[in-house]
Amino acid sequence: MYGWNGKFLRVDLTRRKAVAQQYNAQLAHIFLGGRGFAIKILWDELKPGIDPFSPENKLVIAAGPLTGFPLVSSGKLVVATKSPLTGGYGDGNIGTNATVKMRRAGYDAIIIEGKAENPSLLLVEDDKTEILSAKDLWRLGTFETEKEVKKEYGKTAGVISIGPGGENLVKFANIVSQEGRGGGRPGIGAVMGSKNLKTIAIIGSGIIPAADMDELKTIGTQTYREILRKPNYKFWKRQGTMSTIEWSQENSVLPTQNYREGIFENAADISGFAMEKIKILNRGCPNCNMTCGNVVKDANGESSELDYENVAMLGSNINLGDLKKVATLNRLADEYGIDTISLGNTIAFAMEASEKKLIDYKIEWGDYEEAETLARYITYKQGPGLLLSEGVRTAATRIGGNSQKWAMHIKGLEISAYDCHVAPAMALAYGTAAAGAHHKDAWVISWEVEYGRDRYDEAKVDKVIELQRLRGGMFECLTTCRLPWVEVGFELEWYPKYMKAATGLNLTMDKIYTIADRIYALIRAFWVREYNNLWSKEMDTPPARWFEEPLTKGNFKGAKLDKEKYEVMLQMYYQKRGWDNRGVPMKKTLAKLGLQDAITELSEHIQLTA
Ligand code: PTT
Ligand code: SF4
Repeated sequence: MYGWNGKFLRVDLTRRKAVAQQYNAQLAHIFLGGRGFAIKILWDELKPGIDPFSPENKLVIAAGPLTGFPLVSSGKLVVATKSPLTGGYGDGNIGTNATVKMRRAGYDAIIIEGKAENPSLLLVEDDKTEILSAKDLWRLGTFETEKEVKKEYGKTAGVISIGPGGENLVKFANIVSQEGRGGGRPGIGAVMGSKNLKTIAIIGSGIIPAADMDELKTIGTQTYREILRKPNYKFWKRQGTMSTIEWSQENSVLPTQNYREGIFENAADISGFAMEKIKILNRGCPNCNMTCGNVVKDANGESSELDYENVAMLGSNINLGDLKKVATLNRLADEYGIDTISLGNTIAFAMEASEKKLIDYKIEWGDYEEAETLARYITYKQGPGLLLSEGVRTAATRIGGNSQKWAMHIKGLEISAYDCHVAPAMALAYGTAAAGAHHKDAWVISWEVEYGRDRYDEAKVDKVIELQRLRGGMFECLTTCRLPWVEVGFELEWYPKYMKAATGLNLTMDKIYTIADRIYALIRAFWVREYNNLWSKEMDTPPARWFEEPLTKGNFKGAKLDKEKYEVMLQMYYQKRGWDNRGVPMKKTLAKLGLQDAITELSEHIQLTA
C-alpha cells in the first residue's frame, strides 16, 4: 500500500498495552482516512449507549493519505470520540506536528481505549510505545505542559495535550497543540481527561511511503509556489480568518449578544485591521506556507493567537469590544483547553440568563472581568461554572423559563460564529453538520450572500451537500487543511493529482463524493443508534430565537427565519441524501453505499425505511 502506512496503533490504557495493527487496503479505499477512519472505528467498536466518560469509550486520532507529505497544508489531525456534550459523534481538526510525526512513526491512526490508573503521558517513538506518569504535568495549562514535554523529548516532538478543562471533564474541553492550535469542540479533550491521559508525545523518523515520490515532490514544490502567486495571498498573511469580522458585520451575520443581532457597534475595534495594530507574528500548522495564526499581545502583555471564530464568540457575542481583552479570554481558553466557540456561546447564555433573572449569578453584557472569572469557574466547575460546564443545552433544561429558545446549539453543540436570521442555507448547514452546529462541514454563507439571502430553494440544498462532500468529506479524510482552497483559491484539481502521486490510485471527484456520502450516512447512523426513538428531525433544526425573534438593527431589521420553509429545505436535503423524513438513512441508501452491516445493526435500534 502506498500513501497509507497500513497500520494503526491501539493503546489500552487500562492494561497498559500498545499493539500495532495492520489494516487492509479495502478499508483505506472505502474510508480514505481521518474522519473516515474515525467513524468506521467508532461505529464498529463502541457499544451503543455507553457513557462517553467510561473506559469503554475510545479516542481516535487519525490522519489521512496526504497528511505529512510535503504537500500544501498537509499538517492536520482528526480527533474523534463519542461526545460527552452531544451524546453523538464528535470530532475536531487540529494543525499539529503530532500528525506528521505519527505518520512518520508508521501509523495512520492511534486508537486509545480504557482508562489509565493515574495521570499519564503516552509516548510514541517510532515503533516503541510507553505509557508514562504525567503526575507532574497534571493541573498545568496546555502551553506549559507542551513546554515540559518538549524539554524531556526534544523540540521536534509532536505534542497534543489537555488543560484543566479536560482534566475536570468540562463537556466542551478540547485538545491543544503548539500554543494556539485547538481542536475537538464537542468535548474530545474531556474524554482524553476521563482516560487520565494528559498528553501524547510523538517522535517519528521514518518515511511515509509514496507511490511516486519524485512526482509528489515535484507537484509539491510547484503547488507551494502557486500558493505564493495567488492574488489574495498577501492579505491572507496579514489577517488570516480575521478579515471575516468585517465581512460578517457588513452582511449582518456577526453574532451579537447571544445571536440576537447580526451587527455589533464596536465591530471595527475587534476587526482584522484592529488586530493588525497589535499583531506581533504569524504562526501556523506544519507543512503550510499560508501560516494564518495571528499572534497578538493581549491585555496582560501575553501572546494569544486569534482567529475569526474566537474573536466573534468572545467579542461581539458577549458584547465585548476591546480586542486585547478578547485576546486574554482567548488565551485563557487555550491554556485551559476549552473550546472558544462554546465558551463564548455559554458566557453569552449566562449573560442573558442573568439579565432575565433566571440565575442568581450576576454578569452583565460586555463585563470583561466577570467573563474572565466565569471562564475560570467553568474550567474548575465552581459556582455557576458547575452547571455551565455542561454546555447550554443542559443549562437551559435545568434553568427553564423558555431559555431553550435562546440556548444557541444544535444537537447539543454550541453554534459557531454566524448569525442565521437571514441565512437559511447556513442554518441548514448547521442543522445537518456531522458533529452538531459547526461551520466546518459547509461554510455556505459566503456563497449564500451572493446568491440571495432570503431564498429557500433547491440550489441552496445542493450547495450545502456539495460543500459537505468537499469540506466535511474530502478535506477531513485526506486529511489536509481546506483553507488554501477556501481562502486563496487553490484549485481542487490538485487533490486527485496529489492522491495519484501519494497512493497510485485514480481518485476522481465522483469517487470522493461517494466516499463522503458513505461517511455522512455512517455518522448519521451513529447518532440515530445513540438516540434511538428520541431521534427526530427536530435534532436538525436551529433554536427558536432565529425563527421567532426578528433582528432589530441594521439592513435586515425585522427579518427572521421561516420555519415552514426551513422544513421544506430540510426534507429536500433528506431526500437528496437518501434519508427518510426523520433524517434516518434508508436501507437502500445504506446498501448502495456498501454499508450493509449498518442496516442490520441500526434495525435493532429503530425501524428503518426500505
Ligand atoms: C474548530 C474551531 C475553530 S474553526 C476555531 S477558530 W476557525 C476555534 N479555535 C480554537 C482555538 O484556537 N482555541 C481553543 N481553545 N478553542 C478553539 N475552538 C474553535 O475551534 C484552525 C484553522 C481554522 S481557524 C479553521 S476555521 C479551519 N478548520 C479546519 C478544519 O476544521 N478542517 C480542515 N481540514 N482544515 C481546517 N483548516 C482551518 O484550521 P474543531 P487549528 Mg480547529 C486556538 O478544531 O473542533 O474542528 O473546531 O484547529 O489547528 O487551530 O486550525 O475561524
Ligand atoms: Fe494551518 Fe492556516 Fe495553514 Fe490551514 S492555512 S494549515 S489553518 S496555518
